[in-house]
Amino acid sequence: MQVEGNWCVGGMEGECREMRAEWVLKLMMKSGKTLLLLLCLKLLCCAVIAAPQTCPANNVDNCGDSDGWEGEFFPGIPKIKYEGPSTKNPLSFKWYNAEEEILGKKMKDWLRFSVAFWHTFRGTGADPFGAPTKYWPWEDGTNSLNMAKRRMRANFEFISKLGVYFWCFHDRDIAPDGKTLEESNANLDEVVALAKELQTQAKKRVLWGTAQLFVHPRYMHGAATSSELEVYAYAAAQVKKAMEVTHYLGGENYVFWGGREGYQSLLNTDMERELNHLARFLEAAVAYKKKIGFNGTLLIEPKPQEPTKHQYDWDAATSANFLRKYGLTGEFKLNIECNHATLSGHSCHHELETARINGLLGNIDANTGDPQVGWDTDQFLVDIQEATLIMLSVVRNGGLAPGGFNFDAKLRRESIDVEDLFIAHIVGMDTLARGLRNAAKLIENGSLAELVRKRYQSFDTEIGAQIEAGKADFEMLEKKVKEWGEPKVASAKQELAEMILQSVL
Ligand code: XLS
Ligand code: NI
Ligand code: NI
Repeated sequence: MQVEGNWCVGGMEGECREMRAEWVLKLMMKSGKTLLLLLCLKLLCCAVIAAPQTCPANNVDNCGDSDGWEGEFFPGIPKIKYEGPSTKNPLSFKWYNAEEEILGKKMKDWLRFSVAFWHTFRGTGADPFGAPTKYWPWEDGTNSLNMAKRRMRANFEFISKLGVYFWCFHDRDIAPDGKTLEESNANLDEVVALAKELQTQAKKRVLWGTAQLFVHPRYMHGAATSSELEVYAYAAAQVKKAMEVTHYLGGENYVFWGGREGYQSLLNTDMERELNHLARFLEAAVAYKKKIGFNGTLLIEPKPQEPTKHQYDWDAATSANFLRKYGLTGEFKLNIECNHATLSGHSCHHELETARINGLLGNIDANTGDPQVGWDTDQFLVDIQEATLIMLSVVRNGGLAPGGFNFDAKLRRESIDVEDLFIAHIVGMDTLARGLRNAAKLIENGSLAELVRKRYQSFDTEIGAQIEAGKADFEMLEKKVKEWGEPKVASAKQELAEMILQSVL
């Protein structure tokens, strides 16, 4: 997810501005500033709260105080079906056929798609230069509890029509922040109770839940790595609750994305101390998970920069090293986000393979960046070649379960029709489905595996076996060199490998 505007996440501009203004106000009162300052701030606060209402004038009867909604949220949008590659119907799958078996498993079991609540139901299209562009008919411009519940109803109609089994959320996406932790928790409980009821009816599950530890100004220095002890404690309390509700909703995983766990300058940062705190925080999460009997996988989501200059979970290798150093490898896996991979200077495929060979591949945040843009643009993945490489890793991993593919992706600012929400997910699902079909073709055809096997065949020998078993010392190898003379070196055949890949796209 990209942090939109100066400090708010999509869909929360009004609420966040209000929260920031109030928080600043409280701080000023604490430090006993003058009445004049208070008055000025109050004025500023009122000016910024006056966010535009999103309930359209011709729909006012549906907005109001109730969490209910007349009729369907997505009228005219049918249940999305598989129609095959030749169809011209945008509201149908061309490649994703849930029940079809590929490489011995149903497509729906390889792919385990999930809708990200924060993008699909809280994304407004706002960016640092402009106001929201999306005015969904069910929104009334508030962040009330009733609005939260109405959105939850829309979520279940959406995932049901789309034919997706899972959804993912942050605590604060689904329920409004309160004035105190107790109030926030009570809000969350109320919305989660409805979510539980709706997901039981719709037979859906949570892929993962997480705590939003980066929007509120208290988290400006980080959460588990904040320089402030009280913030560390607040984050712990928030994660405790988020784990409880994820467990209650049958969540199969729980994610830690280090929203602001990182630094802006080493001049004022004790990096070693912050990393130790992060490890202690994660250990406490493991202990709490066990205490409440939550059996889901805990996932770390690497990201290199944004919002801090240097995020501690930079990439898969950095995160694996962190987990190893603190003895946490058995307790965590990684959630690889493709857009984060490219921001760290790697391909998504590289990150997936790094996670996989370390036994850490747990989940994929399925999105993509723009090759010409240097931030987390969170676009839906539409590149078939990239999807094929991704699926090769997933197949090698034997699938992702209990993880899956979470669409941590949003509509472009300029896409403003309700049907665009469906089209975006359909094309994202079709792209990965097509990637799976291509990966299966590559695997069944075997030429690529054969090319790789041949490339390393010099190690399929007695001396090779000794080297790989750690039984070849330098003296023995030196003797062999004297016997063999100058090594014979074969071609890497990269272009042939690319030709084989292209033949299945
Ligand atoms: C932000 C992350 C975020 C996590 C969940 O860039 O992708 O959305 O997936 O906190
Ligand atoms: Ni992201
Ligand atoms: Ni993500």
